[in-house]
Amino acid sequence: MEKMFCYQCQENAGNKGCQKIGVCGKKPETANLQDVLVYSLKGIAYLVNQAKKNNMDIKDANLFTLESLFMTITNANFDDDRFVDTINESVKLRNDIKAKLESNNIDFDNSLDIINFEAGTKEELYKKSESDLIGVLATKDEDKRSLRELVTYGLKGLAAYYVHASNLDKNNEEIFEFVNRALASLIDDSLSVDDLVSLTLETGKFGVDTMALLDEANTSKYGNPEITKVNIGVRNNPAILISGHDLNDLEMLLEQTKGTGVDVYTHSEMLPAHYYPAFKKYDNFVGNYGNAWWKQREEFKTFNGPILFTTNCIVPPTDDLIRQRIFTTGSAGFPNCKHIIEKDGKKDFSEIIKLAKELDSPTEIETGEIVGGFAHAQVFALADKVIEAVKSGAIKKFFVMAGCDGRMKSRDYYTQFANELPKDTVILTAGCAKYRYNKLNLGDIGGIPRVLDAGQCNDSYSLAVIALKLKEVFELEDVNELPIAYNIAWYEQKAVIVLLALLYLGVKNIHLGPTLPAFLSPNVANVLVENFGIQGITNVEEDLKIFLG
Ligand code: SF4
Ligand code: SF3
Repeated sequence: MEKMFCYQCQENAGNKGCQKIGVCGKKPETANLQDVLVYSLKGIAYLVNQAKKNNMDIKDANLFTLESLFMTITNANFDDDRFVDTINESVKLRNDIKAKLESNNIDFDNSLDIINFEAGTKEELYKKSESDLIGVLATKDEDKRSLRELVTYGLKGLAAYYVHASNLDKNNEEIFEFVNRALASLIDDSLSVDDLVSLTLETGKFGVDTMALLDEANTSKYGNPEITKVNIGVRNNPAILISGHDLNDLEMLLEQTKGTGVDVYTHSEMLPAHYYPAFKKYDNFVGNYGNAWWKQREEFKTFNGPILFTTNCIVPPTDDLIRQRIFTTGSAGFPNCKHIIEKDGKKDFSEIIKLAKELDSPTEIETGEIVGGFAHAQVFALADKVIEAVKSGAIKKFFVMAGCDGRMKSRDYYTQFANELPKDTVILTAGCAKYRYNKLNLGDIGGIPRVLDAGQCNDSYSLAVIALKLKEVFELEDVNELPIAYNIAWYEQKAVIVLLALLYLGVKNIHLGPTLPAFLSPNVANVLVENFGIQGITNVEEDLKIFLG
């Protein structure tokens, strides 16, 4: 298979789209199967929505839809067999739903391919993916395509956060209903560009709701994140490295490793797990190993032990020995890496623990500590100090530098930007973008660290809650009157939902880098510039002048 088209992430080829193979390593076959899956999910949503319009609730596919969308996020799953199974499951679910609609005399257009195509083998589905009806380029109008993809990527990000919340038994029917309505809208040719702009903002609203749901799920189960020093060195025990974003998986791993003599370290986006009170009771939960996702090839080499991916970002392993140490679970997957499935709400990690015991302990690559845990409750606990520092002028401005990290050289910008910010400024961060500056020792302002890490990318919600609280405390009309500037780094689709959420909350003048999304057509980009003041980045010197006025 030679053709593909994907431009969903920041590193897409030439900021035009990956057309031969993904810069991320995704093969055309995998990209095309992902397109078939998303196509099938839209078909299901169309049916569910038709039922809804006739006052009939069909819930059969709700969680399946979100879990499937999650699988198509950048760097989550590279396993064609899993996509084939999931597409075939979607066809079965779809046919069941169709039968229900028919038996209730509910009207739908049964001539549509999107609800009629058949399940198949890998080869048959590869063939199916060549249809002009499937994939990004199926929408010919450039602006509608841009908005449809913007909403799709927002929904993928939302799906990821939803699934984490759902894994902790928090669910919300309104979010399901919106996802079905939004997916069905994406195949409705009667919708205008203006309708799609409204849908984009509504996606942001449900992004806020989903992040709030996940925040509630995490904090009600594991407590509120608190200021924590995280060790970045190692101990001399066999160990497992856990990556991704799923705290439920982490809890199961800690439960199963306690007392076994096997240590657990976090990698990349799992670092903020150390900030939760509930995980502090595990004395084998040692620290964080390494940096952001894209450094994993070299860091996995020296880690020596097994690695468990609970979500993205996987970098395709080139070394067979390292591949044998990689396990996946949940939405994550990679061909020939063992995938651990859930049975009755439990996952059995004994094979990973056994392997850890046979392998060397991690080789030290760093020593020391990093500080984090500044989610909303912790910042509110420090509110008096923060407000006083703002009033006295000790803190002149906050810079939200949340988002993702990535391998592009141009991201050195963020290290330089953090380094050159005046000493009376504070960085608010979340997501793996922090690795560009969280080890720089930028000091503190009267005891308040100059880098306040709220947590994972989904904890960007915390930063919004903090901003809204400050607006209230300072009795301001508009959140944009606060001394907060936004210089956000994006990479994959969770950053898209975070962005849409911020726009929905009325945040203006966000700078987005290192490049603006390739999926924004010139007209759609203009709408974002004119209505929200979205801007790109240039160089540190020029941007600092703009930000500091
Ligand atoms: Fe390219 Fe990004 Fe799509 Fe991978 S996810 S194929 S790098 S656009
Ligand atoms: Fe990072 Fe993938 Fe986005 Fe969760 S791990 S922020 S890039």
